[in-house]
Amino acid sequence: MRTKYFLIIFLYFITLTQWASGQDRLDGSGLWFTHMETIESGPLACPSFIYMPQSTPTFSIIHKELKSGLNKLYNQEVKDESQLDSNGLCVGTSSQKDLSTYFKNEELSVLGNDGYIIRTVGNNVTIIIANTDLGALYGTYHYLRCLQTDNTHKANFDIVEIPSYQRRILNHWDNLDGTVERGYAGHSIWQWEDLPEKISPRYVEYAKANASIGINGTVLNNVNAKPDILKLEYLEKVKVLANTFRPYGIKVYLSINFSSPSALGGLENSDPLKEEVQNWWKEKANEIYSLIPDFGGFLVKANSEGLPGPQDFGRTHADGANMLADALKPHGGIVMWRAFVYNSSGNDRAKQAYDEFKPLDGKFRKNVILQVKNGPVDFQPREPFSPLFGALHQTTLMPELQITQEYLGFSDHLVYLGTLFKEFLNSDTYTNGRNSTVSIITDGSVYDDSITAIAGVANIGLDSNWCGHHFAQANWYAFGRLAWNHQLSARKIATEWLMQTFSHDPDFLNQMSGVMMESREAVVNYMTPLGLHHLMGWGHHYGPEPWCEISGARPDWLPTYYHKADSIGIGFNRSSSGSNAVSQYAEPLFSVYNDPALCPEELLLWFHHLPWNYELVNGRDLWTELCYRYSMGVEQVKYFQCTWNSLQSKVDKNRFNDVQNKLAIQLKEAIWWRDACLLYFQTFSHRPIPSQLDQPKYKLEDLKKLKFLKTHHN
Ligand code: BDP
Repeated sequence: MRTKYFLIIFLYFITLTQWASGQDRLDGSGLWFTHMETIESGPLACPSFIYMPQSTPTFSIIHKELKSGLNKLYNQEVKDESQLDSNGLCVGTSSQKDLSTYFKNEELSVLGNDGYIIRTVGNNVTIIIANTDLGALYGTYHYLRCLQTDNTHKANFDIVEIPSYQRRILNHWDNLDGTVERGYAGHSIWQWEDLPEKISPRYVEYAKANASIGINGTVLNNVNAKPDILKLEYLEKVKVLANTFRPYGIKVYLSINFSSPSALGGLENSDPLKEEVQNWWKEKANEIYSLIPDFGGFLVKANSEGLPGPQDFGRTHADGANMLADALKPHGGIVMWRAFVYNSSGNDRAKQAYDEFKPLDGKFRKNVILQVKNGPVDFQPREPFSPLFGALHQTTLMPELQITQEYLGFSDHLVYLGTLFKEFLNSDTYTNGRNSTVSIITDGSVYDDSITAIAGVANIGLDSNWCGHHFAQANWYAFGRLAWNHQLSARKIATEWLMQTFSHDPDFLNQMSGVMMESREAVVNYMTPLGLHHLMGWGHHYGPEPWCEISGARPDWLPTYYHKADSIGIGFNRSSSGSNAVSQYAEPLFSVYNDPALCPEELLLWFHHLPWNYELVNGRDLWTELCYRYSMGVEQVKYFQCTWNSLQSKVDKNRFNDVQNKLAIQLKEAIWWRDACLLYFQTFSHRPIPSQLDQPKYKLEDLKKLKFLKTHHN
């Protein structure tokens, strides 16, 4: 009998503990809401009440977030008040006279739709004000973030924030069958089979997470789109998602297949200059907007990697994009037309998008925006910026970044992308003289663009921690924060994220922000140093296969096309004596990239084929430097591992173990990359690996036999 009671109590206890840990969400499901604590030295006291005169679905969210946020941060139940009074927190829009009276008209009008002011006025009253309830929502999340991460505000707030880009969009490469192209965090979060009836709680958590960092759009489906997404059956599912996301300010967009009129509508073909095709799209747009009045628009991958497009009918990309733009225009929708196009013509792949789109500059409708990947090839660990950013002066452009780590170790490697995103956004295109960085070329400051936007290919899936690796959440977070404010530093974002996700411990923050800041350079070192690129395995893109040959495969899908290693040297000659891709960059970049003596070392083999004994600035020859860089990458991962291990007492057990296990994989694979690349390139250089460096652990013939065994990638 006694044993029975003991067992019941024991089971009850176990359940309670599990429940408690579930509440704490130390499995990573809590994202950057996991660690809620006010900054230690922060003199900011908890407001004694909240005054929120307006009520809309978005204001209900604001209210809920403030109540629960302040409660967690200060362990206090903050009451509501029906008027503005001392020591309170007030949130409202500029139409609320008792709040707006504290602000000048000019400062409110420049806020636009999404901007906000957080200011402490007389009597210790803090006001969060915006022109729209969504602006107030962004202000609220920022207010809570400041309480947790930023003690520069002392006792008073005075913050004005206006986002860098109007549209801050996630691109999901999710298929309708639940798989995710290049997704490494489990299946798609969209439960198409259960929709529209069943709404997963994850949809709301997703919307909240995005809104908290300012993301305001989502393309739900893969750019390699199936026509089915435009069937009424699916549009009804999309409508439910749009309704769920709306109060959080997240607009829904869809990727479309250019052949939809023939595939779905039974038309003879999908030629964009045919009236019946144009009408089909107009009717489809009308149908979509009757279900989703604030639908964002279409994302289009056309005539790229085998997908249909206007060129199938002898038309241009502009013809195709403009036809869709005309269908969406009456409803306020936009077309995001991807510039990721290349063919097997033999022309250097890095040049092709520019060659295709430069002649079309100025030919697109105002509601078309060209979506351009950060680099000219394809999301490699390091690429120069795409020359299109400096070349189109009459076409609106938006950057496409990849948050999912297709070429950077999937969700197994700790690689913080804040530094990669910043390097790209800060790249000077010199298109208008100095200081024409990609960020200001695309945010509307240089050109008077009516639409400004930025997209990130999502790394989100059904895994309990959302992104497969706890630290991969930081990349989603960094994308959102930079889309909101491209001037933020990568380190600030990393520290903010660490504080809200893990701990406020100064030693932890210092050490781990250091690891994060170095992590992208480490992956460049152990995968593709000195401007090398595209050395990974065929199809899956995981692991090194610089030797990869597939009979009948397109040469520009194989590593040998990119590294061009031979008995003389290594690298792709894109200088004026080679493919002349350098000519697509404005001066002085043209001259700098064209000359190996001036070209930044990190891009050397991107632009030049150089002899193995080519001497670098530090006096080493190219081969020796390659050996050093690859070895350095491995050493950096060892250092990440030691650092993480030394912080064990500062991290919860679950997440500590998870990250520790991933770092073990990362180290093994960094060695794999180093050995595979050096041993293979050595067959051309015929030079020794310097004796002071670790010698390869594996043999080339064994590495060549390795098969890709991972099963969790789809
Ligand atoms: C490449 C991916 C491929 C995508 C393509 C794209 O390997 O899966 O479909 O980009 O962006 O990086 O369209």
